[in-house]
Formats: sequence, structure tokens, C-alpha cells
Amino acid sequence: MARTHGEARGGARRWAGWLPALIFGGWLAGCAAQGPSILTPVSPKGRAEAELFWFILAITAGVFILVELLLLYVIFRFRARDPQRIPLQIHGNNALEISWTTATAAGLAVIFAMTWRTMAATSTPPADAMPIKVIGHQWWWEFQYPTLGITTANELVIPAGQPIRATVTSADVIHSFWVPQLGGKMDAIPGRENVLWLQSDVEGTYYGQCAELCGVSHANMRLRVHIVSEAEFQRWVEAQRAPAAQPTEPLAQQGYQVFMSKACVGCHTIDGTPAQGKVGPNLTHVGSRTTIAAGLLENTPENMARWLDNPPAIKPGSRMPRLGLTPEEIQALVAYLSFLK
Ligand code: HEC
Ligand SMILES: [Cu+2]
Repeated sequence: MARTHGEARGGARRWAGWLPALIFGGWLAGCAAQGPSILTPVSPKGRAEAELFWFILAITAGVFILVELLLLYVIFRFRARDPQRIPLQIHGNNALEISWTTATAAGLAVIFAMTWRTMAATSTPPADAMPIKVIGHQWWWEFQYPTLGITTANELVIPAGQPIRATVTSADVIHSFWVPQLGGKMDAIPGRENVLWLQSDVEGTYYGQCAELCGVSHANMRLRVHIVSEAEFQRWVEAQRAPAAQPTEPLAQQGYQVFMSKACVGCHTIDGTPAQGKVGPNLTHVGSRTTIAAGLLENTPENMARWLDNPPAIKPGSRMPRLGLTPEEIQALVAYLSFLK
């Protein structure tokens, strides 16, 4: 009995020895992957926050190294050479205690001041910011551009260099809007509007993710931010403001009929048609998005067919139910939806 116990302990200890190596290795691998990390910021806000992170890391790493060096010094300098001897009994050392208390307080005061400064510099968007409304839904994102009259989903399009004043809220439970390279998270709380400054000079596509556990498909609630040139943004705005395309080919026309005769109209809006539902994403220009179902699937005809056939199989808990469509209806719907550029 005692032997097995001892062996188990020894085994655990052997593994514990490897743990730091595993964690450190995983951390290095994470850096190499260059994913959507707060350490590769592309926005003024993200850069300010990353600088603060490195600053605090430098201070705390300095403290760590100092403490470990002192510890090693004490271990070797004062180790018990004669186990029989009772060490010198002292009550304390006022000078030492006062100095390490004030040094710690001073260090924390510096960190507090730097954090305060960064928060003050990043919490309010510049005055010329363009407003965008961000609304979290289980399990997708709605984006409204009130000054442009555009409503879209899951993919934000922003011109490079243009500051955005995002007001973040939720239609159901608490979510959290997070695009790591653009800076901090912002809670999406029902009945409340939190303001977040978004901006980037670096064109490209950046990944985001809901960062607050919001139900079974929380991990499937993704988003993308496309930072594009001013000219490209103007083209996008024009296309988004145009009414929904009228299908011209027979299969797409048939798809239009299926859409308007099914439950789809109760949940989805397609501008310029009788479909005015507000439960799911606005589909007026769904064909212009690169993904569907909140970044889960590339927007291809095959994936669209898979989604329409059985949404909860792709996204557990999906608020779009399985509607029992026939393969013919699905093909017609796919033809119509990919028409809506
Ligand atoms: C009960 C409401 C409801 C009905 C009925 C419904 N949908 Fe949906 N639909 C949703 C919701 C909610 C989503 C968002 C799912 C998600 O990403 O979590 C969605 C997503 C979609 C998407 C993906 C959009 C995107 O940009 O990600 C398409 C396309 C779509 N629905 C088409 C249809 C069609 C076609 C019908 C009718 C056959 C239909 N829906 C019926 C609620 C509904
Ligand atoms: Cu969420």
C-alpha cells in the first residue's frame, strides 16, 4: 500500500518537472503561429494596450528576478552548517520592512498611473469617429451603420485610418465583442450601450470572437473585421445600400418564391421584398459576405446548402431550426441567396 502511494507521488513529481517546459513550449508555439494576438496589434488602441502590457511585464519580471536572486543568496549564504546550533533569534528589521513596503507601493503606484493614462487615452473615440452599432445575438453579430443606412452581420468593413465609435449592446444574453489585434474587449449587455474605439491603418482581415460564455454555441460566435482602402469602402457602401438584386435566372427566381413562401420571411430581412423578419441576420447582401453562420463556414454554394439543410447540426443550439427543406428547394434557395451580392 505504502509502496504504491510512494510510486504515485514520484510519478506525479516527475510530471510536475516537465510542466513548466510544456507551458513554455506551448507559449512559444502560440507566438510563432501569429494568430489574432493582442501582441500583434494593428490599431492605436491595441498598440497602447500592448505597450502597457510589456511595461508591466518588465516591472514584474524585474521583481521576480530580484526576489529569486535574493532567495538563492539567502539559501546558500545562511544555510545551516551545524544542525545542532539554534539560529540567532531576532524580532524583525524595521529598515528592511519599511523599504520593501514602500518599494512595492511605489511600483504599484507607477503601474496604476500608467494604466490610468492608457485607459484615458483609449477609452473615448476621437470626435470625428463614424458610429457603428454592434449587437450580439445568440450566436452571431449584427452590425448597423446608422449614418449610412446599412445593416449587415458577422463581417465589419471599415476604411483604413477611419476611427469608429462602436456602441456595443446585446439582443439577448451578455456577450463580449473582442478583436484582439484591434484592442480590448467590450461587454455586450442587454439594455446598455458600451462604447469602444475601433481603428486601424493596416489593411487586412482580422479575426474576432465572442469572449463571454453565452450558451452552447459561444465558441461558434466569431466575426471578422475587414480593414479596406477608402475607395474599396466606398464601393462596398454603394453595393450595400443598393436594394436586393432581382433574380433573373429561373432557378434563382424559384428560390425567391421558396424564400417568400416559407418561415424564412418571419426571421430574415431582404430589403425591397416582403421579408422583414428581425430574428436572424439581414440577408439583403448575404452573397457579399466571405463567411456564413458567424464565421463558421466559408460562403460557398456547398456550405450554404449544408447550412440550410440542417443548421443545428453545424451550430449546436442554432436559433435557426431545421426546416425540413427538400433538396430541390435547397438548390433553388442557394441559387437565389448567392445572387444577393
Ligand atoms: C426561427 C427563425 C429563422 C427562420 C425561420 C429561418 N432562419 Fe435563417 N437564420 C436564423 C438565425 C437566428 C440565423 C443566425 C444563425 C447563427 O449564425 O447562429 C440564421 C442564419 C441564416 C443564414 C446565414 C446568414 C449569415 O450571414 O450568416 C442564412 C443564409 C439563412 N439563415 C437563410 C434562411 C432561409 C433560406 C430560411 C428559410 C428556408 C431561414 N433562414 C429561416 C433564423 C431563422
Ligand atoms: Cu456570445
